[in-house]
Amino acid sequence: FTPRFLKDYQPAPYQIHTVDLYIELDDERTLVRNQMQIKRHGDADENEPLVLDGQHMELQGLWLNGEALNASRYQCDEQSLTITHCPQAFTLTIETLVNPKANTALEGIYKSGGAFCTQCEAEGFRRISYFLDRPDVMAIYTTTIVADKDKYPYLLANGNCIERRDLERGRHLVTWHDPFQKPCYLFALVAGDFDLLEDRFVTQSGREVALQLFVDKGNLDKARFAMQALQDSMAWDERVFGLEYDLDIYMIVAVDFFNMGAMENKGLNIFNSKFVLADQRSATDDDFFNVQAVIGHEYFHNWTGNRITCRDWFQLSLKEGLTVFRDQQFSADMHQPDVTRISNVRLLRAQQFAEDAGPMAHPIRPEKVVEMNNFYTLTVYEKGAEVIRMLHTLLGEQGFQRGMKEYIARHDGQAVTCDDFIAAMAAANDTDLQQFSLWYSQVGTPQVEATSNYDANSGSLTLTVEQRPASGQQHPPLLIPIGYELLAQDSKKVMHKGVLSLTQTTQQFTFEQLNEQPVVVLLTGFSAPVKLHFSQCEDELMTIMVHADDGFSRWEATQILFRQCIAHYYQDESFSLADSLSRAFADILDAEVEPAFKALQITLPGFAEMTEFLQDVEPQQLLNALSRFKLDLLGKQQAKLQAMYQACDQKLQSGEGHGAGYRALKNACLEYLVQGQSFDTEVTAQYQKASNMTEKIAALQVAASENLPCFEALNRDFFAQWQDDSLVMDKWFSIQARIEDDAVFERLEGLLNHPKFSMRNPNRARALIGSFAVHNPKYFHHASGRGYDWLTDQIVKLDAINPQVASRLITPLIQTQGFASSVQETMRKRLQRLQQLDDISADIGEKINAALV
Ligand code: B3K
Ligand code: ZN
Repeated sequence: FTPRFLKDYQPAPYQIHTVDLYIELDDERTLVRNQMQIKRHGDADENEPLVLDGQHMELQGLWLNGEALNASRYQCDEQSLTITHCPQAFTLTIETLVNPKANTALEGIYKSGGAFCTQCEAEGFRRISYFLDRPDVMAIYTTTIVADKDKYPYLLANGNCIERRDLERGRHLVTWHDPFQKPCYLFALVAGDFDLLEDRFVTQSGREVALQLFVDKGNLDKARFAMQALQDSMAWDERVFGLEYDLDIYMIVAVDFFNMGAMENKGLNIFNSKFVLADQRSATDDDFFNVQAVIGHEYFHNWTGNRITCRDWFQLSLKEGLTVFRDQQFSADMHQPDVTRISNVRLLRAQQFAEDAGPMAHPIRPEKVVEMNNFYTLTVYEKGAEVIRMLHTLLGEQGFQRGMKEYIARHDGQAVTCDDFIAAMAAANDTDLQQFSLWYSQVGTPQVEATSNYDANSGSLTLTVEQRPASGQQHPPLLIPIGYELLAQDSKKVMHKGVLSLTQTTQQFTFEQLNEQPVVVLLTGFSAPVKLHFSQCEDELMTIMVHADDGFSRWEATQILFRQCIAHYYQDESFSLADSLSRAFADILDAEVEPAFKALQITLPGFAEMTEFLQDVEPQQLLNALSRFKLDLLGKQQAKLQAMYQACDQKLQSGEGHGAGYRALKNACLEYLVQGQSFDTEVTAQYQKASNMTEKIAALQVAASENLPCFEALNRDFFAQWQDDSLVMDKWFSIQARIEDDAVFERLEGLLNHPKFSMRNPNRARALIGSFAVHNPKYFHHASGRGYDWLTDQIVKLDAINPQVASRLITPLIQTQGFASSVQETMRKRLQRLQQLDDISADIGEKINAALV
């Protein structure tokens, strides 16, 4: 497994200017004829050979300027095709055969159900044709597709359709031309029979864009929400960023077999159907939220990713961090900003912090990569978005938008670096971002420690703030924006607020002329991706919880109280709930706040989040602490929780307000109420009455995790009703994997052999295997190691089919840090077993080697 390094970047010696593809589709023998106009780079040596990337293809023919190339002029191996003595400018034609049906890795051309589709990012185009498969090689593409007309009435590729005609033997031909130059990772092709939802969008300059959404037959009604989300995204990008769509047509195809969420191919997005299809009956409110966010994300890539792309894959965060930031802002505008922000932070803290502390920790701009697909990470995406957000905080919305304009003016049509982005931001704002750019190379979650000192005589408050790198890391001090508020003790009014720029290792900030000692709120809006240590007493936290302006900080104050309390439960088996905390919990329940916000406030930090805050965690002891805490809260506040549950139910029945908020709060209460075990009838009623998936699945979920007597019947009913709906079946499999009882391993075996299970379908594999490892910590971390064994067995099977998906699912096994050393040892034994296998993929190999150093 040979790594590549950022420091070794060299421009390509040749550029490919145009690509003419002629593709005759066939299940096992798809013919690809690729005609390219190629020029040698001005600086390159004329003896420099042309080395094209290529894998899993059969070379059929090779012509240079129309003449068949003599065998002495080229050389072909498993990874590449090398051509020597190339002229300065020439036309190269390559004919290859590929086998889409045998392609279970779902990279390159493959079949999803009856349709052909492609996935080229990061390095999948090399499975379609020999090519300079790197993002700084940008070309103009013309794509002709030939296939059987009955089976594949729709033949799609990037750009505009320029020709369409019938051929002999029931076949037809369609040609597409994309006028924008692009790297090959944005190439896409789809052939199939679909239902088509059509609409349009008129851009701010008055151009009409045809919008087409292709879904499996019978799913048209489930595509309407996605279409609306697309139109909202287009309008939002014009309104907020001034960015308009550039082609006359925008197509989205939903497929069931897909390695990730979706792909932003120019003019032809391909989506995991999970992020397109949604209706109230079959999708949850979270599903709806995610559909809108992913539709937005891929659309926003048209500018941040496609028009301006990455010079090399180490720069991935250039497009991903920025585009995630854009989709987060879009979601915040479409929903409640506080609630959206808190969800972003929860994801970051539960998962990205763990990655940053684990064996695969890397900067948002990685410096060393074995398998690029391993770097589509929470760090590059989510922490990358936090870095962009810090810039936004430092420059303000106007300054940030000035920087965006400059970035686009300088680099439209180019493949550039993160430094280019920072340079444009700095130039447009006439500021120096040298120190800020350290965020692109540091590893791990920085720690910030703050203390406050109030001098009553002078009425001055001094904050001493110190930063240090994550443990085991070293780097110069970062520029860390720290949002703050000062709250008056009595009136509870905000006296001051703003952002402190921490630039040194230790720094003091002084506020003068205060006439009372304020309550200090730090890191408002979660202004930086750091771990803050600032010890505050219960009273202060309770003041913040109610009175801070910033919603994130109000939520965070309750979370700090909860985390401290859970830590006590964890350390002391006889610990029980203090009255003050029980009262605080009652205050939260009584507060007049939006239901969606309240739902988040009463949701306890989970297992993953808590392992970040404790040391040498014994998993079973932590799970025990979490459940005792929940049970005690219920014991003290059962009446209030029950009343709240019923109040939400009534609101929902009367159709008052936004249903999603009340459903979230109702389900958050349910999580507590089922702990008492006497909630069987209510759970059954919730399940049976629900006309939406959010309430139905929550009822089934708690019945499963609490082993309620009603579970078996509800589970059977659910299966009978939804067995033909693939996305809902994923939910069903996920719930089966979370059942917490000693029969779990036998059950898992049964599920692997279930007629509805297939390792080849990534959503299904994730639903069963991923859910077990992430959402069933009790049995995944079973002291016997059986949970780790089971995951290991599945990884081995999956790696042979689809390395990319296998590599994602191994995450819980390599993140051993934070656990007690005996637990870590048990986990590492399984990794050693994997390391000893022959034939492990580079994807898995890279992670295991990192974990076992
Ligand atoms: N750019 C794609 C991700 C491709 C992942 C390749 N392993 C989706 C996205 O971020 O929008
Ligand atoms: Zn993206």
